Amino acid sequence: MSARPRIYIAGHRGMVGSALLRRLSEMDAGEIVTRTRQELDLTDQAAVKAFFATEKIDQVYLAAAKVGGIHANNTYPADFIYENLMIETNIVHAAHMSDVQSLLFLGSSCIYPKLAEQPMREDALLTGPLEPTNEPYAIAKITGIKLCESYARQYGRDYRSVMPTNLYGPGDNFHPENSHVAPALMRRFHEAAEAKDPQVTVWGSGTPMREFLHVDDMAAASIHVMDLDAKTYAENSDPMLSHINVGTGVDCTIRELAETMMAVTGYDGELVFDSTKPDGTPRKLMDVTKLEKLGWKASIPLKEGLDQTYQWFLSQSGQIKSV
Ligand code: GFB
Repeated sequence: MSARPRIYIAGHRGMVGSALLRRLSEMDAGEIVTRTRQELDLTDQAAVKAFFATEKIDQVYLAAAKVGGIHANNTYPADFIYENLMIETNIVHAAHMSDVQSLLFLGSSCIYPKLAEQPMREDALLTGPLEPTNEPYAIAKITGIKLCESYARQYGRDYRSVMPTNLYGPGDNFHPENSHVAPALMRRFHEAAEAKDPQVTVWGSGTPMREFLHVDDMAAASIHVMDLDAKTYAENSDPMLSHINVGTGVDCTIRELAETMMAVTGYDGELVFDSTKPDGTPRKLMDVTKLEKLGWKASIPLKEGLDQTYQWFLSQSGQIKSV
């Protein structure tokens, strides 16, 4: 690797990619390379191959993905499986062909079986049926892990993967239907507080449990794992079970999240639960023992992270992503 590595962030305009860009720039970690979707279509195999052939990249953060909440996953399964598979296979293969030795793939906690033992250890992977609402997305993310492992096993590439729990933070998607639960509720409570609505509807029963990690913590964890020296990493990694969970180790019910969001936004009306909407998987708490053993722990508490995100949301007034 050259003295100043050329670091490509795939997906630098997304929530995770932009957090990685902020942090790597602050650290002055190297020459950061980015491309917008207009400049490089990551589902186009030839274009991705040409990009890697000319750019002399040393490290790749693979944070590009089609993502969304429970409704989007359930409504657009073809888009979720197709786009994610294309992005991953194109980037991993082209990186290998252009002799890129280091790559970090970002997956998701939905790779684990719907009824996995809690907290979910890395070895729960492929031990049972997946949650149906996001199975196509999960299959694509499992493929990403297996791509990294396969290029490591066959070609000696140092391709690693991290599996974040549910993320939130600046740069999130606040679409009323397609977003994840944290940004969806932040926007709904904010608008209800402004309009002085007496009630706010929360989907499902409110009993499912989720773990929430601030995206700045995720960026820090990703860089930590990417930068682990090869010996430490190899000593703690099984070649056929190499992914590493990233989470806080703490979860809460959707009802508790909604109540926290009321405090964050200053909404003091009534909560109503809409049982016609899906609950999804009952619980999704990461076992973060492996990552802690490797020297990293989350540091942003949920309330503090949501307060900070709400300030960001307010600062965007009308410009928030809503696609
Ligand atoms: O973030 P979310 O959509 O995704 O959260 P998952 C869904 C949970 O929050 C369900 C409840 O229990 C919903 O019933 N919920 C309540 C809401 N109100 C709302 C709302 O207004 N919007 C949304 N979206 N949910 C996703 C996967 O699963 O997690 C993805 O579909 C990905 O593949 C992501 O893995 C991290 O946690 O259920």
